[in-house]
Amino acid sequence: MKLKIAIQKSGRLHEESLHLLKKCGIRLNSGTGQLKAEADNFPIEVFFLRDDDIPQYVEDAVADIGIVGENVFYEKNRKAKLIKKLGFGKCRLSLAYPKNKSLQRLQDLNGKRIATSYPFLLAKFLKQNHVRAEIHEISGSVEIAPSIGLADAICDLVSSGSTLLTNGLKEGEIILQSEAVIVANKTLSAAKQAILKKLTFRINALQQAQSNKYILLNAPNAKLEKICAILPGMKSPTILPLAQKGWSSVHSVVNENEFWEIIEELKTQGAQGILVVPIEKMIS
Ligand code: PRT
Ligand code: ZN
Repeated sequence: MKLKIAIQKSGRLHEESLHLLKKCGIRLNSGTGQLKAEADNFPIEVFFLRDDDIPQYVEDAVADIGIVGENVFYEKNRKAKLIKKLGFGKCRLSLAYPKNKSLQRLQDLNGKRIATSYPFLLAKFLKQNHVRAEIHEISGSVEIAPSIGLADAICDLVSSGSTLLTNGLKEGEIILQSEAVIVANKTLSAAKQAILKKLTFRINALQQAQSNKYILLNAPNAKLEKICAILPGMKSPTILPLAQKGWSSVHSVVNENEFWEIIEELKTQGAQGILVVPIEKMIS
């Protein structure tokens, strides 16, 4: 029994999807350029597909799960379950207006023409906001539509914003924030669900590791209590005596979000020789 996973054949999500599998310890037997690859140390089979086709293949159980952008997943509106956000391929689907025109915001779009590759999501957004505009679907180079007179505004993916800038457009309302996600067929067998669970367990361990750091420091014994109160750790900090009398080495795990504040407090409490080390995997 193998879990069939669909990932993008080439494009922005391809490398990171493969990298994720690799970091989960999954070794694939053939390189890119192929249609299919198998792992020799995990019950998984990888299919390389166009991202637009992945939601459909997952709904139809041609693939059991897929890695795809939320933008594509919600646009295709296929029956599949969102399992996990993966933290890469981040972008947003936004409206954008030509800089030198009177169009400024959503309500100005009534009666106008908007070019997009996301007609479903755009139509839904316009309807929710009671705007009646004509949607002109094009499959690529959406950003040039206003300058060639094909549309009055556009709705497209934005990440750094430089494509909009170089095409004389400015970003307006955000329709969707997106990142790569794992989606799954809704009726996976128990055996396949078990493999998926194993995979998400490994991904969780990577994600936790990424948002935490291992910290080591030296502290005078008199200050240990205060320092330990600042450092919760996974259970509680580890304390080891140093060769130098009256001093200890303290080890703990710190979340990235509170990292700098904790360092400040530790220094105030007399911590010295603070070392911060990345964590590769973290299983809590
Ligand atoms: O061949 P296939 O159909 O599989 O690939 P594709 O060409 O349709 O998709 P691809 O590889 O371009 O993108 C795959 C996925 O990456 C998208 O569905 C998003 O989920 C995600 N992603 C993240 C992006 C971007 N960032 C992004 N910036 N996809 C596209 N863009 C484009 C955007 O369309 C615009 O043209 O980049 C331009 C804007 O970028 P900035 O940085 O100038 O703002
Ligand atoms: Zn595509």
